[in-house]
Amino acid sequence: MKILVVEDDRFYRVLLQTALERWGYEVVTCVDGESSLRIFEGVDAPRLAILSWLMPGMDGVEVCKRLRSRKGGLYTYILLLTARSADADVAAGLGAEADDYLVKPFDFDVLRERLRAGSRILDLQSQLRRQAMHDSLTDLYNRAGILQTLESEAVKAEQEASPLSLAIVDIDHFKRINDEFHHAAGDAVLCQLATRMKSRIRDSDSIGRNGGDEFMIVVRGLEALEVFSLVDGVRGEIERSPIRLGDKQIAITISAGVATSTTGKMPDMGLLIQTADHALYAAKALGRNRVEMKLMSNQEITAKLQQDQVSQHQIPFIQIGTQ
Ligand code: GH3
Ligand code: MG
Repeated sequence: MKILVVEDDRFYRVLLQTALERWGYEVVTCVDGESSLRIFEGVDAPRLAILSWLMPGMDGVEVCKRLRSRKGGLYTYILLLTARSADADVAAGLGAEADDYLVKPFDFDVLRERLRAGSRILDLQSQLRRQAMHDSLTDLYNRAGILQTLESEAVKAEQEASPLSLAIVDIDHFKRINDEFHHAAGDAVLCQLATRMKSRIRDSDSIGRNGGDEFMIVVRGLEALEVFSLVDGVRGEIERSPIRLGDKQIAITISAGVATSTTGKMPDMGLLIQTADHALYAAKALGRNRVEMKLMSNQEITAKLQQDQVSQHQIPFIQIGTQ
């Protein structure tokens, strides 16, 4: 596990780094509060930190307060290290939402065990976070997980000025499969379909189960027609190879609606989802086992919605479909 040591005193910094590396931690160090905040904001930031309280400039308690006031992101476990041992100081340190507190000079065995307790809490938090974001049946993202991924992919798409697509996929006549083969077989179909769809998309794409027999696929950085081929490739593969359950073969087909925001600007998430949903509705209405796509220029759509108050259905789009 990666750990950040924020300590202006060279003696303690070297002492801590040596001990932590001996205990198997990957150690990052810095000497003041300001630079620690930059490290916490960075990619793959440490989630465990030892912060010295007294430092020139921004002190450890202030770093702690600023970290806790951040919205979102992963939790950072903070152990404050200080020469202050009065009860009022302990209360102030913990009041700034540090997780733990150790007074210098400290015993190394105590520090090691305190950090192990911190690591256990972080592991538990990761497990809970994973459970909250994943569907227990298919092990794909659940609705909350895929929507959060959609938001973060939209931010990246804007930074890269690249297109962002959302496909909503729904099994055709799935109720019949439940009726004919029973609910447990229906569950197995959902699981196998999830695995097969995941294996057909790129590693950088994301897939989640939206609920029931509906899935969402998020694709960043591909042009609209490439996304269309990707999703239609998934559809074709599912159509060609029936799901195998023991000695039974269950033929299924899927329909998909794809919305692509081609502008490279942060798309309106609600609009992207609604557009993909309309495309799915069109795919079902046009006979199922097909993909329908709607290209949207977000700026145009937003401007039109604001100025003319037109309904979603009146927005012009290019429509592509398969059969
Ligand atoms: P359509 O082609 O219009 O999509 O027809 P459909 O029968 O698939 O209709 P719809 O998508 O509305 O129905 C989804 C069905 O999926 C309803 C419900 O019985 C079933 N379902 C939802 N969740 C589960 C699940 O977790 N397991 C199983 N086995 N079935 C589920
Ligand atoms: Mg369905």
